[in-house]
Amino acid sequence: MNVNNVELVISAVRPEQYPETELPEFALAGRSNVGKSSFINKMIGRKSMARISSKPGKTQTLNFYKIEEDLFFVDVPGYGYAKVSKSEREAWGKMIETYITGREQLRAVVQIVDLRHPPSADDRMMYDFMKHYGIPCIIIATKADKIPKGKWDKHKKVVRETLDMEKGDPLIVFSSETGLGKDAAWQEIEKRM
Ligand SMILES: Nc1nc2c(ncn2[C@@H]2O[C@H](COP(=O)(O)OP(=O)(O)OP(=O)(O)O)[C@@H](O)[C@H]2O)c(=O)[nH]1
Ligand SMILES: [Mg+2]
Repeated sequence: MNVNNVELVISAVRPEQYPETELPEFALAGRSNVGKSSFINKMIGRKSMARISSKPGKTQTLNFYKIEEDLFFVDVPGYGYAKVSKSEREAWGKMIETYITGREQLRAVVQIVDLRHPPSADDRMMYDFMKHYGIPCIIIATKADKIPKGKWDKHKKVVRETLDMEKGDPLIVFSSETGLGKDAAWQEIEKRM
């Protein structure tokens, strides 16, 4: 997909604030600092549309990015960040659950994991949560630029096995640094639009 126009339509925390539209939506999910915002930026060809940070916990709201007049990417705060309080974590859980289980035009969750490491317990919980609600998943294993190419297949297998992924779910090796996997990721998204 060739992207020229991107607009941050709203940063929402409650359903009343979600944009009133019927365009298909794709929400990002993943541990804090794994590279969700960087993924969006690479996909749309902008360096800093979605704000990124080397400090975890950068994204705090549901950020609805409209891509052309075709779809939305919804950037979501990451999970598993140790430095948030219990009440903040609960608020996060509610916000995500409300969105994921109630948003009719959500076509798939793009779950980002780190190709370098086995998925965490939180990653598994997120994946199981989506399976429980029957939400289609596209798994992106990012930061591939940080390990040698010869190891990608082995690490991919670990991701697939640790998440106990369903056979039909795609797993794409990705890098926001090099753009590896960008075309494959767009293909999976466009298929579901
Ligand atoms: N080398 C490399 N670094 C990456 C890649 N993707 C993200 N990063 C870096 O990882 C850090 C976190 O990236 P973000 O995109 O802000 O992560 P996030 O998942 O949106 O984080 P939160 O908003 O805190 O949940 C930044 O320093 C990025 O530059 C990648 O593919 N390769
Ligand atoms: Mg972010």
